[in-house]
Amino acid sequence: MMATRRRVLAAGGGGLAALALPGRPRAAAVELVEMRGTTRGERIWFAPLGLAVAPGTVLRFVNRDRGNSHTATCYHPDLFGRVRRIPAAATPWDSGFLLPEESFEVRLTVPGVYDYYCIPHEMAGMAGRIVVGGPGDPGFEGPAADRGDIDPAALATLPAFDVLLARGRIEGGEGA
Ligand SMILES: [Cu+2]
Repeated sequence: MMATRRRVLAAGGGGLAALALPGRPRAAAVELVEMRGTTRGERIWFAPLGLAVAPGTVLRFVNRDRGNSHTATCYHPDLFGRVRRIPAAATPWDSGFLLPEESFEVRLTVPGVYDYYCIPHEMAGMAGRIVVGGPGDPGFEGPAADRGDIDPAALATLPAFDVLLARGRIEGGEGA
């Protein structure tokens, strides 16, 4: 049996206090994002590609791809000098390399759009987008405008902000 690596980070302030705000939908305990791939590795992707969650939600990334190690890594200057694509007040996260069936958890409390990618597979379009809260939340920061410091394949993979917000979840995947 494969050892499971689990780390929990508190990204940004707020924590559980955010759950107690009146009128806010109660955050799900955990939302799952899987790293997947075809058997021969021709395609790899995050499933879902896009997810809208309430502030305070814990994301759990799990590598379900038997053939590859993957990371979930924010676009942020503190992580390999990338242009920031998460809210300014949020703490960037990097899962490190997850072997098959390993997982990584991060709690997202700061409202806004978070774009992330897989370090070895960004050029293959392995990227995803999370929206925390919505434009009505104080300090909500929309999608990054920068198009220069992200691989074109990854940029093309990211779900459109308005579509993601409307649907709450974009699966994408092998046929996308
Ligand atoms: Cu990957």
